[in-house]
Amino acid sequence: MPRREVFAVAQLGPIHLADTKDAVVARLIEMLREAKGRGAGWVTFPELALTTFFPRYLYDAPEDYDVFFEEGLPSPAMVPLFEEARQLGVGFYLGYAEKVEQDGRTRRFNTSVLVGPDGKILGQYRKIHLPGTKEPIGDPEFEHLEKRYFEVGDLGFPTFATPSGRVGMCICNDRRWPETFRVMALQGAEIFMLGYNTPTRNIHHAEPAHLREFHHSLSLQSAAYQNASWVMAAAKCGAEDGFAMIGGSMIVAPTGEVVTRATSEEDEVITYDCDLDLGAYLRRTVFDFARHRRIEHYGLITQQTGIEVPK
Ligand code: ING
Repeated sequence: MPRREVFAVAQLGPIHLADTKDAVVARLIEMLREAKGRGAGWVTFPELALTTFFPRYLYDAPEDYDVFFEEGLPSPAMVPLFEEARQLGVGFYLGYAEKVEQDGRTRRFNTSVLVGPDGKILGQYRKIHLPGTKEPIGDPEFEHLEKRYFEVGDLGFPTFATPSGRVGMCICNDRRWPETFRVMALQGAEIFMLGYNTPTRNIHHAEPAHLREFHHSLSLQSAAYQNASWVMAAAKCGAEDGFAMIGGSMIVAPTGEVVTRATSEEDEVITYDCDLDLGAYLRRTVFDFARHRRIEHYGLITQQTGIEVPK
């Protein structure tokens, strides 16, 4: 009996600086209800889903940027969403800016939380691959200051047992690094959930805009196929106070095929009835890790960070 389940990805359109968290949570709840109405058991929301993508702005003092962060899980702003999901019996992934007192000091992470269909918090992931810079590059059009506002995640790449299968989480730039998915696939993850905020232009090298979408799709389709897993990816997109970000939310099958994709840059729910055993034949053959991987030859991947040309 194949394991079939409907998964949803809830893409968010722009969140402007003037938008309140309550107004955004109301949008998330509306999409949660739509997903439930379409039979979904899980919903993936975007990265930093409660606020505008504030790392595009330069702030100096924590009192200026802490307004974007959440304290407590669920935080006060999140409570209505957690309540609604529990009542509907829908699990979800939610990205948010986390502020926490840990190890005797205040720490800030770009975080996602996984909540089961019963409303229980299964766990968190804290973004490891932080793009951009810590100091401004001096061009407001192109600032990307995640290294300024967030610490590197300290939870590794955990995976979580759920009634639907083992789930792994990551966030945005993580999807560009194959190590992200392989480390989770080696733990048995077969469903990856991730959110992203990908500026159409503001990154530190000029390239044709179509490449932004291409690299996004390429990263996700490769990850899905090379790890024989389903990938659920949710954008926050459109022009936030004039700063454009790509859409392209999608669900990718273990074969690497995009089975459904958002067509707008607004709030949009996409769903697909996933055969969770579709990747099984790949794990028994092409990507039977135990049979085919040769870790005795992979040492450089964890022993070396940058490029070192042999003498
Ligand atoms: N955003 C972008 C991302 O990785 C980026 C940053 C864009 C990096 C384009 C490289 C190229 O999709 C976040 N939030 O990581």
